[in-house]
Amino acid sequence: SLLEETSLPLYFGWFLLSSVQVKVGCTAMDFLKTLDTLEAFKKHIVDFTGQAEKEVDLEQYFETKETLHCTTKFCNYGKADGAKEYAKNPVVKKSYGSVFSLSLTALFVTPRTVGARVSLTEEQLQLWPADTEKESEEGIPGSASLPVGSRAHITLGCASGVEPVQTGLDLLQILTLPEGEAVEEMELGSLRYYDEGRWMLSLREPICAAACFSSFYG
Ligand code: 2AM
Repeated sequence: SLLEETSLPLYFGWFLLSSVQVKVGCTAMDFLKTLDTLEAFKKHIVDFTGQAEKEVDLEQYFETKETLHCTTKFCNYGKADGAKEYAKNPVVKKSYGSVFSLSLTALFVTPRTVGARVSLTEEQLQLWPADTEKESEEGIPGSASLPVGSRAHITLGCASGVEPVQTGLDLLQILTLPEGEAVEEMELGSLRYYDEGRWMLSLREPICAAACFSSFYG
């Protein structure tokens, strides 16, 4: 029925508790603030500006997101493949409204998006649709061979005109590449460069983020 179809959300996911949103948002801002001052970053500035001599203020470059979350299943109000099955999954029903502890293990930046990588536990993987990484194989060859859960992330910001769905694709693409060149030891961890403006900072100490499993209707 129409009611059943419209009763599915835009997406399910883990929503960071508000105090954690502030902490993660600030950490990301500090990272961006430092990144655009590094000589290594300036050397590759053309990836972001299209011009070698231009400067970029990454804090301005990205439109930051409110309601930070890690999407588990994009349902598009029931129109996405597997949406109904996901909503009916007993683990999804049982976990709805529960608070989980997410482990943020890396921050990444591309000319399109900035995000945090989330490393899921076995328990959290039960809420992760098994075919997520396979769905992107056509656009990102090699992504289907990555471990299940590799796409898990929090979108922190997008460049003007870029849709948030891009963040997970940018992460998958970085993960399919050979490990980037280590360019700098930062306070937060080691920074690697993956060509074409792709940067990833592996956090020395993962950020532990409390997040409620729920859904968003919009
Ligand atoms: P995100 O998970 O990378 O942030 C609403 O648009 C939310 O659903 C956003 O959080 C967005 O990206 C996610 N989203 C949008 N389209 C998607 C898709 N086709 N596949 C997976 N997630 C999607």
